[in-house]
Amino acid sequence: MGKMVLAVFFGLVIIVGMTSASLAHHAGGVEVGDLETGSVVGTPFKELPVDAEIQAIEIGNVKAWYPPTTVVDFKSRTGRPVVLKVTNTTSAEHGFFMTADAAFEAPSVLKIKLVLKPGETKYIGIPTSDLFYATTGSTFIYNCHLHPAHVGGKFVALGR
Ligand SMILES: [Cu+2]
Repeated sequence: MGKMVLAVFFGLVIIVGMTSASLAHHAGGVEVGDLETGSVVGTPFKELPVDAEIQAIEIGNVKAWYPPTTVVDFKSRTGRPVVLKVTNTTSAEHGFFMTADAAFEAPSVLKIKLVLKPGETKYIGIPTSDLFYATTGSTFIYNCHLHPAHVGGKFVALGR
C-alpha cells in the first residue's frame, strides 16, 4: 500500500511538471531550440519553414555573421512565426545577439541572446507579434556579444 501511494505521488509530480512546461509554451514569446525538439508558440520547428539562415564565419582573422543583411518579406505572409537558423561554422564559440536597431528602440525591446559552440546549429522562433511589438521601425541588428570585433549584420522586416 505504501508503495502504491508513493507511485501516485511521483505520478502527480510529473504531471504538474509537464503542465507548467506546456503553460510556458503557450504563453508565446521567442524560443531558441534544436530542430528535433524545439518549438515556437506550440508548433515544432520541423513543421515551420526556415525564413533565413545566418552563419558565423571566419575569413582569415575576420569573424562575421553572414549574410550582412537578412530580409524577410512580410507583405504576402501569414501570421506564422519567423524562424531563423543560426549556425556556427567556426572552431571557436560565438554569440548571437539580435535586438531592435537602437534608433527605433521601444521600451520593451526584443532581445535574443545565445552562445553557439563550434559547429552548433540552433533554431530561433519569433512570434510576429513579438517582432513588431519590439520596435516602431523594421530593422534589427545582430552581432556577437562575445567579440566586439566580430562583424554583425542587419535583419530587415520588409513591408510590415
Ligand atoms: Cu564572435
